[in-house]
Amino acid sequence: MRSTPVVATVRELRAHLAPARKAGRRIGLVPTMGALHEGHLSLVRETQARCATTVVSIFVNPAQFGPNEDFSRYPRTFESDRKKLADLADLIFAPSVEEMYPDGFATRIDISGPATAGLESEFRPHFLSGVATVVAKLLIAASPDEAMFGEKDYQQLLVIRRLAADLGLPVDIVGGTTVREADGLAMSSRNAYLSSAEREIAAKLNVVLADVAKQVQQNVAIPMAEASGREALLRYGFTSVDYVAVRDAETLLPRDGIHEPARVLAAARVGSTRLIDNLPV
Ligand code: PAJ
Repeated sequence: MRSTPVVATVRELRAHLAPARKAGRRIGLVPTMGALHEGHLSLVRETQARCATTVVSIFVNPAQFGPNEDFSRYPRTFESDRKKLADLADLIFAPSVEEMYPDGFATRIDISGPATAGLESEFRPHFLSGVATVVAKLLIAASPDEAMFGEKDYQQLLVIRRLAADLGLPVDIVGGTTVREADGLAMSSRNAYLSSAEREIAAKLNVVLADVAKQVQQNVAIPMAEASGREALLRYGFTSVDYVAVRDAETLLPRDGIHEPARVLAAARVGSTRLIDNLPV
C-alpha cells in the first residue's frame, strides 16, 4: 500500500502540484472535514477516475460552526483517514487553523439570494458563509481544474456553484450522488454521534423524504406534503424538525410551477444530533 503524502501549508501544496500543473495534467480537489466514510471516498474515486492528480483536503473549518455547535467535539480521525486514502488520493492537504486563518484574518464571503434564502441559512446563520469562505480559500490554494462536492449537502453544493460562477473561478464544480447505508440513512460523519436507538430513528429520515416526494408526484399540495413529512418525523421519534421543504431543484426557491425539477430537503434532530438529507422529486 502506498501511503499518501501529507502537506500542511499552502506553499507546500502549491509546490507539490506545480509539476502536474506545468505538464497540463488535470488536478481534482475533494474538500472534506475528515472522519472519512464511503460517501467521501466515492467522491475521491470519481475524481481519481477523471484526474491525473487527486488532492483531498481535511480541515475542520471553525468558520462554519455556530457558537453552540459541535466544532470542538467534531470527530477527528486523521490516522485512519490517511489509511483510507492510501492508494486512492495523490496528496492530502491538512492545514492548521492558523494556516487557514492567520492572525488578523478579516475576510468573509457572504452569498445572498435564492441559494442562501432559508433552509440551512435560517437555522445555521454562520454555516454557508463559513463554507463559502473556506472553499474559496481551498480553491485558490489548490487551483484545481475540478472540485467535487456531495449532493448530500445540496444547498452547500448550489452555494459553491454560485461562488465559483460569481468569482469567475476557473474550476468545474462537480456534484456526486449521496452514498447511503443499507437501510437508506445517508452516510455522515455525524452519524457517529448516534446511540443505537437513535440510529434506528435516523433511518426514517430518507423514508419520510421519499414519501414526501411521492406525495408531490401525486399532486398533493406542497404545504400539505411538507406538513405530513414534519409530522411523520416527529411520530418516528425525531426530537425536533428544522424544516421539510419542497423547492425548485436549481434555485431552491418555492416552486411556481409543477414542471420544473424539484428537490425535497429536510433537517431534523435525533437527540442532540442534527441530520440533513434530500432527494430529487
Ligand atoms: P464534509 O461533511 O466532511 O463533507 C465533505 C464532502 O463529502 C462534501 O462535499 C459532502 O457533501 C460530501 N458527502 C458527505 N456525505 C456524503 C454522502 N453520504 N454521500 C456523498 N457525498 C457525501 O461538507 C463539508 O465537509 C464541508 O462543509 C466542506 C465542503 C469540506 C467545507 O468545509
